[in-house]
Amino acid sequence: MTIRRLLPALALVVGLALVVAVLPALAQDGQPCPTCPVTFETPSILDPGSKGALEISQLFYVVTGIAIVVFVGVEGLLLYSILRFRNRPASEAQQFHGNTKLELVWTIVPAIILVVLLGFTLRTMASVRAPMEGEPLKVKVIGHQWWWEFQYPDWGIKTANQMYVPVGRPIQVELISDNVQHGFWAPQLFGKMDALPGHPNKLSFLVSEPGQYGAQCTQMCGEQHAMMRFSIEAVSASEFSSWALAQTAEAPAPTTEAAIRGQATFVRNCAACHAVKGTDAQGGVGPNLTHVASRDYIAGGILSIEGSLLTDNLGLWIYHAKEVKSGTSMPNFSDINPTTNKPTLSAQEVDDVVAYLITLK
Ligand code: HEC
Ligand SMILES: [Cu+2]
Repeated sequence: MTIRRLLPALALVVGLALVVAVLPALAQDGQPCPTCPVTFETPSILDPGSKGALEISQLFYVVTGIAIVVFVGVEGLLLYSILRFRNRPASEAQQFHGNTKLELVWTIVPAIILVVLLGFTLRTMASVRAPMEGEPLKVKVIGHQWWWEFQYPDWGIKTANQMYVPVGRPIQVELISDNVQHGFWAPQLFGKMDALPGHPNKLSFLVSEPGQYGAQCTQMCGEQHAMMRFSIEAVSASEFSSWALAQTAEAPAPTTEAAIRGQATFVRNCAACHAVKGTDAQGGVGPNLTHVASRDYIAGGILSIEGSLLTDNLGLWIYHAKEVKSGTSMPNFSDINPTTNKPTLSAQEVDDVVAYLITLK
């Protein structure tokens, strides 16, 4: 064999070796970075956290199992024919046309397989949508560009990014969009559902395991579609009640001097778009900030504000929202105002606003 003929095989081996060597290095790339998007444990439909998702994953195994049997059967017959009827010694192939029995078999057998699959699928669809026992918790979910709003009408709560739900109680979601179409999907909890403008969709689920379930908009909805993430925080019934009680409270009046100045700056500059319960800020364009400091992350699940990141990343966002998330309708408050020739907010003013926001637990 000449070297030439070995070249493709050689290229394949070298390519594979590179992939094996380079991929893990890329995956482990670097230190945790404070301004990098928050990472969720990759949510898998094969790790279900609700009864409905469990049934969907079981359907996946049934479909995959049947597909494997078909694959092995067809490939087995093919291999058998290649070996058993190989043309050795070479002779003229026999020519013939049509075989009614064979054609009937390969029409009827796949048809039966498809009907069986349809049966399993219809059963799962009916069971996933069946009414659930118990008083449901109602949540209105609104898709915005590019963040998710969660309203709890029975509690008077409006929040964003993190949807708290109690384990073991049916959750009844009314899903809507205030702009383009978005897709609401927590792979471990329920199937995808579209959020459409002007046409509310309904979805129910019941979480069986407590935990944080990563989720993501799944409908291409504009520039920051990939940065339109959220999580479903499933907690015990009592933890849910204390969360909900804390969220219904009005924001406490600021006490430190910086926070008092910050609140005034906030009401002047941010109230057109943001609301803080108990103040004059009642805008509804951006997330409700009454308890913003109680969240783990902001801006559609991209900036962590946990622990020591709270102050830094709130400041970063207010200064450079459009650089962190280009296309957002939140202004950059470091932009130069052409009439005063100064930044819209001075560094001192941003510090004050942050001092105020961190009191909104
Ligand atoms: C023109 C409307 C507008 C103005 C004015 C505005 N914001 Fe925003 N803000 C938004 C929008 C929209 C978002 C959501 C962005 C996203 O997640 O894609 C947002 C997000 C935020 C968030 C993150 C909240 C969360 O839970 O994700 C904070 C904090 C915030 N704004 C603070 C401020 C402050 C402080 C001011 C005033 C100095 C301000 N905003 C002025 C529109 C505005
Ligand atoms: Cu979206």
